[in-house]
Amino acid sequence: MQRVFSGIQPTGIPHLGNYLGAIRSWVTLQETYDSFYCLVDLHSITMPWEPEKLRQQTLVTAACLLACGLNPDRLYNQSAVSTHARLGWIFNCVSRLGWLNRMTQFKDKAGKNRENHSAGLYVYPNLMAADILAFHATHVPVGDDQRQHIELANDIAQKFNHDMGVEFFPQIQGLIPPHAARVMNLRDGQKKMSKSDPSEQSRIILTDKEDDITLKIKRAKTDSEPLPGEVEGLKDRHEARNLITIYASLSDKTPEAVLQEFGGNGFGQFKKALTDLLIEKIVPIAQETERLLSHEDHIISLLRKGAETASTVSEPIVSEAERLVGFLR
Ligand code: AQP
Repeated sequence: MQRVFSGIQPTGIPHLGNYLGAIRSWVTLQETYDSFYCLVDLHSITMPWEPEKLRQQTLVTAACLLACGLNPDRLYNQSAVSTHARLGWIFNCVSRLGWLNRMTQFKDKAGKNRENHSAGLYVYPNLMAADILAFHATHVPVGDDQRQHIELANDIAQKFNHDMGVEFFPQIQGLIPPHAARVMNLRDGQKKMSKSDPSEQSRIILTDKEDDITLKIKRAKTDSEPLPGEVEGLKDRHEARNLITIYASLSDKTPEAVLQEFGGNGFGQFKKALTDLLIEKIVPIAQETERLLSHEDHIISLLRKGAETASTVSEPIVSEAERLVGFLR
């Protein structure tokens, strides 16, 4: 059976972008792939963090993922499994500075102030490659923003194999959803929806209640034109395109079909339908998350068990990588 690996940073409460770009397909893929899903807490300290907040966010993220239907036996937090950091260090020494310099996510996150960011943020993609390859995973369901990191992981795997004269690490394939692979910010359709955006109105989160969803969609930025009848009419209308994409993805329709239904009208009727659809899909997840969070100890014990399984599977792979590198055992 082929193996899937993917992760999410516990940097906040998972949002609609995380859900449509990644989590929803994780749930489906665990039926057909041997799957591991990880709360990548090592990654989440690459940006400034507060320890108590990190602990809370790790619990909430775990609860959201379980509420979405992830298998509790295969969910764990990254820092509890040492193979990630061990292989990550080896990959820091395999990956090239020139490769990392091309990573757009580092440029986006560091902005103009790159000298002041952590070295961890810079080598983030090396650790991400280690996360996946420590399991010999071949398929990685992620949003579109991770495409470049998957390519880098393949470059690292290839260079390791070449330098050690082996065929040890497999090539990996990103599984990127055809629609909503990049859900955009509700207040600015040119920015990706993100946990760390300062405006809570910019995202629908998986713990939102009916009233939150209603208000956020009411306030979501639009323009003054009616919705077009065809997808080409959405060109340069970033906010309108984003809302149509969200509706299409949540209702498993194509954007064309959605525009056939709503095209020619203003945003009022469409926003009402989008709000109803979001309430139908998100509120049950929020309710289950709240229920799970009233048993924190249970979540912690599930994560510990998941970490044991993840260690059992990744330890022989990473030990062999260490032996190939020449570490004395
Ligand atoms: N806006 C998005 N649209 C579609 N997919 C998205 N993903 C993230 N944002 C969107 C996908 O969700 C998975 C988990 O992402 P992550 O938490 O590891 O990191 P991120 O991509 O940096 O997400 P955020 O929300 O923007 O977090 P912060 O603000 O902390 O940086 C990934 O598969 C990602 O592609």
